Amino acid sequence: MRLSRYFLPTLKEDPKEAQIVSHRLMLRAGMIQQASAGIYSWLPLGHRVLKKIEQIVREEQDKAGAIEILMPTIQSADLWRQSNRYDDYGKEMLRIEDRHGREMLYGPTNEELVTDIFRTHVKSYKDLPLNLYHIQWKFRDEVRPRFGVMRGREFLMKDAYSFDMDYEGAKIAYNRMFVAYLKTYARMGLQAIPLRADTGPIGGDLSHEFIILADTGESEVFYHKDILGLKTPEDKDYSPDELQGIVDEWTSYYAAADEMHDADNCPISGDELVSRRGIEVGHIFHFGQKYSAPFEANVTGPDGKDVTVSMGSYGIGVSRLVGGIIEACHDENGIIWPEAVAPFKVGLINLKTGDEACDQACEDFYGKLQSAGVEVLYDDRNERAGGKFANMDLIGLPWQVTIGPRGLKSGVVEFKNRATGEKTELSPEDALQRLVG
Ligand code: 5CA
Repeated sequence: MRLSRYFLPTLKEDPKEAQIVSHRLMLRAGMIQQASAGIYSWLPLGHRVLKKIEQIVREEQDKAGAIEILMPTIQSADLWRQSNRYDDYGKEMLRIEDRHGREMLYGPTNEELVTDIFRTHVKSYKDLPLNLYHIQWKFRDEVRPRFGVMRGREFLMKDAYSFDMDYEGAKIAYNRMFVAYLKTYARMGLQAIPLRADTGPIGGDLSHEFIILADTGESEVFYHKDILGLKTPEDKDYSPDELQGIVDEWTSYYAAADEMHDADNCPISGDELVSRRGIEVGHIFHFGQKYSAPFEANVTGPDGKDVTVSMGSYGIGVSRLVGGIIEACHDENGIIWPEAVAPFKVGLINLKTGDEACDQACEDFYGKLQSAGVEVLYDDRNERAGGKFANMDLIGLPWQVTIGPRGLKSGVVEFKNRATGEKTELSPEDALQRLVG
């Protein structure tokens, strides 16, 4: 992509409304624009990151055996009356009336709708286990939407729903998602800590939140320092026993959010206990028959008797993760994208647009990266070098290649690692090799 043809409305000044660094940087880097409180348009750079995160989430869900569907954002109130959540959800639910006076709502989550799909089609134990997920916008009329996409009113969530014959089956589904989540966050360059959590309005007796550490996190978390040293699960199909082993290993270390942490009865103390702030980027629940019972989501078991299925639900805050990653990965100059979610892998800077040798070398480099399938943003604008450097640092692409007249005379380009700031002079061929390999 040529910057001269792109739509990247960056801001020089810090926007006043932004209280935390991710919100400030997302606005400054031209990633989002507020449409109304807690509701955002995703501009090209932000949209690319959102899609990358979504794709990683999707791939890991698919690998874990979940099957993608797409349910609507608008749902009927009647379904929610069947689970008794229509009234329970209170003011957080955005209620809408259609032209025929029918009560509708903008879905804050999808337990009811997915259970309705399930009960319509699945009648036999032979069709289990089943895990259906979608990646869809949700709406929660938060009292205080804030921190940009971190606590929005409209936000993108991945939500998966598992159906099993009994608790043992549901526990395997739960563990499989637990392990998939650890892998998902690791692929984004994040280490997530699972915390035993309160289940809130979703309900159920077993639940974990996944949080990433960042100074601006909304909750205080307490954990055993060694939990950060645990290994990410491998990319393979684990047996139920192996899954349980991984979950047991992670949950054997103390980790709790402030509302669950009891300083007087905490099993660890001293320098083993670390306290930091965290951002909740996922939440998984096992809630048994809370929805399947009122919806009569039953299947016939091997003995011919009806069984009410045991369910769990598993959420990941896809749009929140965009902000969360920035909170975890930035410096005073801007964003530092982990490569897996970066909007482009390389930023190419032409130091002297209009200079024949520079233009030609840049075009050549740009063309080669493109044919090798490397995502590159080429700053071909006729702007001051200082402004171009600051802009590239702000938008945080992992690698910067600068081509200028002086370097070209000695046959080199400047190759910079955004994360470490390390700069090397390389021949264009060597620079290409590093980026393509
Ligand atoms: N039905 C369950 C699991 S699918 C559920 O809704 N869980 S949740 O309420 O915990 O939401 C799942 C994830 O969505 C959270 O962990 C969080 O990362 C994200 N999320 C929740 N509310 C917001 C919000 N207002 N803005 C941005 N992300 C949010």
